[in-house]
Amino acid sequence: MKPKNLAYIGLIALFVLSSLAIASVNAAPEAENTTVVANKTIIIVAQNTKFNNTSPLAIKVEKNTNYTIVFKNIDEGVQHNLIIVLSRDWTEIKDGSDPQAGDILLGPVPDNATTNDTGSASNPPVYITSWVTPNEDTYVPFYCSFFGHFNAGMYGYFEVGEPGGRKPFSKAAAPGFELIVGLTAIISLTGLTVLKKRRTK
Ligand SMILES: [Cu+2]
Repeated sequence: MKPKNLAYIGLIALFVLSSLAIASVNAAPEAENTTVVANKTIIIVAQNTKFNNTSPLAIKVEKNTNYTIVFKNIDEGVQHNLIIVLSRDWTEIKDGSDPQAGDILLGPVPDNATTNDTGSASNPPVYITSWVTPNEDTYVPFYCSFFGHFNAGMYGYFEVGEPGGRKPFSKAAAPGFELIVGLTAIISLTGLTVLKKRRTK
C-alpha cells in the first residue's frame, strides 16, 4: 500500500475510533427512574431479580429529607432483600455481600429468611422504613444480598442532590479503546512520516 493511502486510512480510522471512544464513555447506564417518588414515598419492587425491572435502578432524592421506603417482593416464589449501603463504597459490593453496620436492611438476609419472605404477586411481603437522606450531594447505592441476585442486576442507587461524577455501577471506559486509538495514531504518523520523506527526496 502507498504510504499516502496508509496515512489517509489511518487518520480516518483514528477519527472513527476517537468518536467511538467518546461514545462509549457517554454510554454509561443512564436509567433514571424518578416516577417512583411520590409524596416522599419511594416504592421499590423486587421482580425478575431486579428492582423495578431496571438495572441499575436510579432514584433521584433530595438532601436531608425524610422518605418512606416501601420494599415489596412480587417475585413469585423468590426471597429478596434491599440493603441501602451507608457503610462503604459501591465498588466494595460483591455478589452475596452481607449488610454491614450502618447499612439499612429491609427484608431478610439469606440466613434468616422464612416462607413469609417468599415473593408473591397476589400477597407480596412488604417491608417499610423511613430514611433521612444525607445532607450532601452523594450517591447511596443499594442491592440485594441473596446469592446470584447482585450478579443478575439487582442493584441501584439513590442520587442525593446533584452529586455528578461517576455513577455507581457504571463501567469505566474500556482501556482497549485507548490502546487501539494509540496504535492507529502511530500507524498514521508513520505513514505521514514516510510520505514526507519521499516528498523531500
Ligand atoms: Cu434478590
